[in-house]
Amino acid sequence: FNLENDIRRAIENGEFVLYYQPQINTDNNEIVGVEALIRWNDPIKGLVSPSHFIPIAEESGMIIDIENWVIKSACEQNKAWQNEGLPKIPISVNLSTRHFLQPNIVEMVTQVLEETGLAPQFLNIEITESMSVDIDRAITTLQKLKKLGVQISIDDFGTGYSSLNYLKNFPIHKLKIDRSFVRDIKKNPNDAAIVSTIISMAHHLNLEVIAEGVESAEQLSYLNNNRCKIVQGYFFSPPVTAQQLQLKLLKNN
Ligand code: G
Ligand code: G
Ligand code: MN
Ligand code: NA
Repeated sequence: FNLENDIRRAIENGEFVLYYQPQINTDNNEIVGVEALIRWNDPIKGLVSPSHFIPIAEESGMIIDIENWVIKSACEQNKAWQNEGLPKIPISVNLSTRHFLQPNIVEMVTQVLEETGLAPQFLNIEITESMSVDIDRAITTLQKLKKLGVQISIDDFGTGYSSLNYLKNFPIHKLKIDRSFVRDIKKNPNDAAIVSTIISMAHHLNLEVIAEGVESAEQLSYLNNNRCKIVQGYFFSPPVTAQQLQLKLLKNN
């Protein structure tokens, strides 16, 4: 078992695939964004969830090759959809902390945008709060990315630490409320309070807010009543193939 070789082979053989989960504006049920999520289509094991290989890839550093493939493929796909005349929406990719802290990350993103011809505002980079390691460096990188014109989201918001410090200092566009808070929104008053507070704080800070993991009409109505209108979750759609997402976008038109 050699993960490094396996991953290299997987990239070369096209064993990685992207699935896409729509983000919905619940005012009109339109798709306003899409998150690209990697899967490993192993010839023997079948579709392998990222939770099985991303943590190992992060440790070994292979995550950088994987995510460079993800970013390039996601931008290519989004550009292809735009060329088909489908609605222009941003595509989100997850960037690991390790990758985010690479000295050449801004150049890498710049190059992918050039190669694929995707306008920067249609790429959204999701980072997590575990990024605290070197806050000044993180801010500098985020400022460069912002200048480049790409969007930035904080993913899994509320599960890391010093969240408020990030909000104060990071040039970001969106907050994604972690699905662990959304799950019990109707049962647990603390979760409900946390979610409504995050939404309200995001609005005061002029940030867009997205709720993750929305699975039921009850969760949705709580979110809507608390003025969160952009959601992602199984209630609308699981992550689907590019082809399936394209059909959904067609209906958006
Ligand atoms: O899609 P699924 O729920 O199986 O994803 C499991 C986890 O894998 C999620 O936390 C998701 O953010 C993560 N993930 C999916 N694609 C990527 C990726 O390209 N990079 C990183 N770092 N994480 C990813
Ligand atoms: O960590 P991140 O937010 O990037 O994770 C996205 C992951 O959440 C994806 O792996 C996706 O499969 C999963 N996911 C998306 N919608 C739902 C949902 O409604 N419920 C649950 N349990 N997981 C979801
Ligand atoms: Mn994410
Ligand atoms: Na998340």
